[in-house]
Amino acid sequence: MKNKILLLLLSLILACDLMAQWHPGAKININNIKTTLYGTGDFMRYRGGSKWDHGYFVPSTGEAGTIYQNNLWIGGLDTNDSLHVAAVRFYQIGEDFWSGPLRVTDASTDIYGVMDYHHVWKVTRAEIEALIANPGGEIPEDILTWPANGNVDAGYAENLAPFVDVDGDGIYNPHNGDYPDILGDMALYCIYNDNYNYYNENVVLHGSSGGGSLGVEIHCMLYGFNAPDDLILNNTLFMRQWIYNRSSNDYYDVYLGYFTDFDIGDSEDDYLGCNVENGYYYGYNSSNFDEVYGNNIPAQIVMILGGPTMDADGLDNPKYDSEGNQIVDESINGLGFGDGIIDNERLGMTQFKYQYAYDVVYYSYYEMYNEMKGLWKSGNAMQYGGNGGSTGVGPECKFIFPYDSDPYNWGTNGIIPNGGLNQNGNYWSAETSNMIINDDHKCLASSGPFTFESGSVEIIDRAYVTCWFTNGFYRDEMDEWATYIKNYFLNNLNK
Ligand SMILES: [Ca+2]
Ligand SMILES: [Ca+2]
Ligand SMILES: [Ca+2]
Ligand SMILES: [Ca+2]
Repeated sequence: MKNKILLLLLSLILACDLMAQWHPGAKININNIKTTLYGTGDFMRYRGGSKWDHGYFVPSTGEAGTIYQNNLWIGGLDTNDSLHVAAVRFYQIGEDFWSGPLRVTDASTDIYGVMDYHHVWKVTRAEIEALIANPGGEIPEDILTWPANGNVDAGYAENLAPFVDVDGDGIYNPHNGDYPDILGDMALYCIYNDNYNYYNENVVLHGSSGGGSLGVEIHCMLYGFNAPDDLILNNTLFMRQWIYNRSSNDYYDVYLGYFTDFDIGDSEDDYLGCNVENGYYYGYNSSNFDEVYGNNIPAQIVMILGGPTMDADGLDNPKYDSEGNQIVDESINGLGFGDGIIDNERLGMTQFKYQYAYDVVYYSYYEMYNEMKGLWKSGNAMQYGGNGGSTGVGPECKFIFPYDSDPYNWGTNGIIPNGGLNQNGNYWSAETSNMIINDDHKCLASSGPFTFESGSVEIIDRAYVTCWFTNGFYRDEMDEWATYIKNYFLNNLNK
């Protein structure tokens, strides 16, 4: 009994310490970008230390950056119609995610599970090549401790982080030549979950969203290439996330949200927009001068290269109709449509909205879920034009500020927008709306809906492209960068 109380006390102290201290992090700095990935799969300024230590810095050598906060949301209904949401905007009010995997038996974990994975692993291609060239040489710490195999006896999955099994025995042993199976020339890796409560009944689950946990275990790899001769690749980072449903629930009407607070240098003069056809959203400066960047100001793109798998219907869903016309649906920016392979279709970006700057702190979980569905937090539909709400002209829409990127009017369900918009060069953007410039708006893109079955995994691929312009800001030039990265992904990195 005494031991049990001691253990409980120790756990509470550790848990409080965990809540109080900043998450573990590691820096990626392989090309023109330098940023810190935290153990809960996000990058953000101010998560401990000075803001100058942890921003998304482009160029990597300076103190000017483009992203303040970026992370992944998830929400869906169980078969009793209860809503489960794991989502963080900022960290003023609590946490929804903790380090470590979940047991495959009941999606639980404990303080030891959390502490054992309270780390972000950092591995380079050069380290791996050096080991291959010199077997028996000194093994770098993060390759030695690479979290490839979970503790099966304690109920966790056998296979966690990907590795190359050189000796073919199914077990990760770097002394036998096995090594991490990373993407890119440098990769950061972490494992986190949304269901840490085992020893701590008094710790409120999901202190950020207030939503019920899903029991998801997320593996995150942030990677980049050392490509000094390739301007675009050298200004890009990629992220792959594996989202495991370790719970016994099948979830439906599930959405993934990609929350981003862009700060293009000075945060008080930025705009937002999205590109429907190519599946990305972006932040850019509202003028040709920025207090931090001066006159040479990049735009920051976030691409949804491959989202969740669409629910199986036994078909290779087509992209074009029998006359060769683009079908107005998810095939516009999804993957695997009309490629001859049945049910490999993946959603791309299916919604994009901005969040009013003054909605800074509290979002309830159902407001977050509304936003992931492409609604305002109130549950009202977005309206095409104006501010997307009260000054919009309609009809209802799923993408705010698409400019000329939605020629098929997918965002308005095929209906031509009112007020002459999206016709004859009359495009909807932050510039043409009455969006207030000098408020620091946030934004949310999302992918859904889809069904997330118990025991299944979804793999999500994104790219962060920092686009430099010859002069000023041009969407055509930005789209060339995005298209280049999309093709690079499809040709080299697609799973
Ligand atoms: Ca092995
Ligand atoms: Ca700015
Ligand atoms: Ca297909
Ligand atoms: Ca299908």
